[in-house]
Amino acid sequence: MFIDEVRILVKAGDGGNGCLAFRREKYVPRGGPSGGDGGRGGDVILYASVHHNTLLHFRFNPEHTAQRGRHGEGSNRTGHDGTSLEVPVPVGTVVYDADTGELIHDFTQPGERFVIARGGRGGKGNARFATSTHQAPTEHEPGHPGEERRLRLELKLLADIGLVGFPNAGKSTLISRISAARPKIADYPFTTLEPNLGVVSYEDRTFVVADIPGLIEGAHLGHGLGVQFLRHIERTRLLVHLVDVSEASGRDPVHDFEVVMEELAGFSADVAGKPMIVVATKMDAAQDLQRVKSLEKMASKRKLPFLKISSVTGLGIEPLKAAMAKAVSIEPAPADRSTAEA
Ligand SMILES: Nc1nc2c(ncn2[C@@H]2O[C@H](COP(=O)(O)OP(=O)(O)OP(=O)(O)O)[C@@H](O)[C@H]2O)c(=O)[nH]1
Ligand SMILES: [Mg+2]
Repeated sequence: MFIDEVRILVKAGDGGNGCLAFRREKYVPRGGPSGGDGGRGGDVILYASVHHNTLLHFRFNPEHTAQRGRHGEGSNRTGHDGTSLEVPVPVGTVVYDADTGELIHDFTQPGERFVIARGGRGGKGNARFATSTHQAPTEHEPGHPGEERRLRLELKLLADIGLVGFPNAGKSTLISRISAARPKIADYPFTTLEPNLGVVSYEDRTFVVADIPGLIEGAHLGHGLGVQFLRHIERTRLLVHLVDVSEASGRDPVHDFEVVMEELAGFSADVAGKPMIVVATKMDAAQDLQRVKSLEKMASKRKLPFLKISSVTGLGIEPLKAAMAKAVSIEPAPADRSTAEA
């Protein structure tokens, strides 16, 4: 559900054949061997492109072949090298060998390049075989074949924003309110067993939000559903931390917040250190506003933006969408291909 997957075939160019030729010219008797080498075949190169978000472009185009090297020619002319083929993949693509299952490469940085299939060497022309005792060689090599590989590409769909919080905090309710996703919602913990993705539009922007199962104390030790699904939000740019401030939870909001932060840190410092918005949920059912206040104070102490919402009445939903859109609208520095190549 979370994974886009394709199988493709890549074939680097074959090397050109070496040439068999002798110099034949007026007044130059026995001119000697002059067959040039074949050119090198082109490589197939995969590069991480910021302009692709899916593997869709491979669905109808599963074979990618680089140009072959030209054959060598007489008068010691070497064949031209084949042009390499550059194939874009989205950032976040993991490349496996489809036959052995071996992981070949994980594209994490925009502009990253990886030679996936090497072009074949050109064959030697007969001029290369000449020695002092072997002056009229007729040996010449065929070009070497280019590498051919069957690949499986896997893309973890990239959510821009991750929703985190205790079970029952209202994560699934929020994503159903702001996107077309319709996850299961219920008043018991661990309703969500698998991550849900929702696409949210705000003004002219769209971004992907991931709703993941709730965290409880000890999740990084395997309590509850554990933390393994946090890998789905490892590459997000923002976490929205939902804290239930209604009395129904029977817990203290500040304590809930701190527990979840510890679980995030237990999974990875990187995830715990992501930009975060703190959101007080179920405002419609919050009786004791002191609970809201204390959460707000804690957020300001940590210098985190704080918002109040109710997914039932719609209170604060638009400001939250605006804050999300703003946080993800900073594009990653576009990879400058020319410097990436240098
Ligand atoms: N009154 C009120 N109830 C809400 C609000 N948002 C969610 N709820 C209720 O809270 C309960 C839990 O909501 P979910 O959206 O399933 O919570 P969750 O965070 O996805 O929970 P898990 O999937 O178990 O981690 C449900 O009964 C919702 O109807 C809200 O804004 N106000
Ligand atoms: Mg849920």
